[in-house]
Amino acid sequence: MQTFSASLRDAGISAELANTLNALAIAGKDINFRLQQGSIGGVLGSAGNENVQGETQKKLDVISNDLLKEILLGCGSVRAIASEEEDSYVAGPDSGQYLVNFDPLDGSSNIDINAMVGTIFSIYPFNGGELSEQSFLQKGRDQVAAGYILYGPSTMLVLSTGNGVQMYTLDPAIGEFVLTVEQVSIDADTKEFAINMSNQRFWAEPMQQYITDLLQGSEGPRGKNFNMRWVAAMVGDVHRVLCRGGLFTYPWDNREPGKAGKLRLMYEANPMSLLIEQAGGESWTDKERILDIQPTAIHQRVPVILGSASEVKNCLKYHGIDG
Ligand code: AFP
Repeated sequence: MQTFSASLRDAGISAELANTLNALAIAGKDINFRLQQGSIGGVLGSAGNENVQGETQKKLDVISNDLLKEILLGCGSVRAIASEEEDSYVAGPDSGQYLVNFDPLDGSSNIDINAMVGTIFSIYPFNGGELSEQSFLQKGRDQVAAGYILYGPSTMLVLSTGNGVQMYTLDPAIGEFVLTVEQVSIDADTKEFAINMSNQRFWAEPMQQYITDLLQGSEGPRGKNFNMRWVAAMVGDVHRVLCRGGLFTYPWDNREPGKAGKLRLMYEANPMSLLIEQAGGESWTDKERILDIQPTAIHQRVPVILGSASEVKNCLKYHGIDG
């Protein structure tokens, strides 16, 4: 089976981008090792601080963030990074050609119950000039690569460099990711959806109506029964959608009306949208295609509706969008 670095070479990925992707794979293997140690490594539990988003950091959020930062900024190809766990971007060497955004450990509330978590990453070109937050504010469609490392029963690296989506599995015998799925394709239709139902009373009317119709199953307007899943780690939910289709949404809700949504555009929505679109799916807010959004801040939040193309379109119709 082909190793990750060999498959990047065969795909004609530039040396600088391959170097950045290999750095992410190395960091992922290190994070994986620490997660597998669990309680033995003394890395579970809270770090006792809050991040810039006001969320309590887990020890492993901090460890994963520091590992990624150190490895990426030391690899020579990265001009700067922005992380969900950092207040602002962090600069690397002037020679670096890429900007890397990441969520070091998505779904970190799952750590303490030994459930799925992941590292999400998104790579943009550094377009020159003076480095500032503005350098990061590029549309999702300008990503040169995006993906995630999923720490589940097996550890997987899922990647798009704009030429479909490939899945790699960590082979513990050789300590390398090997290519296990050459081209991911999401079915247009589905009978599965993912949403945190406990927020139902806070959603806007169109989402209320859409989910109500799904729940009526074969007796309702959709004429078929739907099943529901919720991993509480977007990385796990998106992985399921890439593997067997489905609709995933974290909609706007009125718990904090000033916030546009819960999920972060730069660290979660954009990279996942590139993967979903590259696998034939759709990814939208309740108004626009996510990859077309002009970001205004690195920690910006957005509502997300993504997955099987026909089902996303069904949901968007309730929001007055006929795609
Ligand atoms: P954490 O990484 O802070 O645990 O948040 C994960 C996440 O941003 C996303 O991965 C999940 O889909 C979503 O939050 C789960 O949110 P709820 O806890 O509100 O269901």
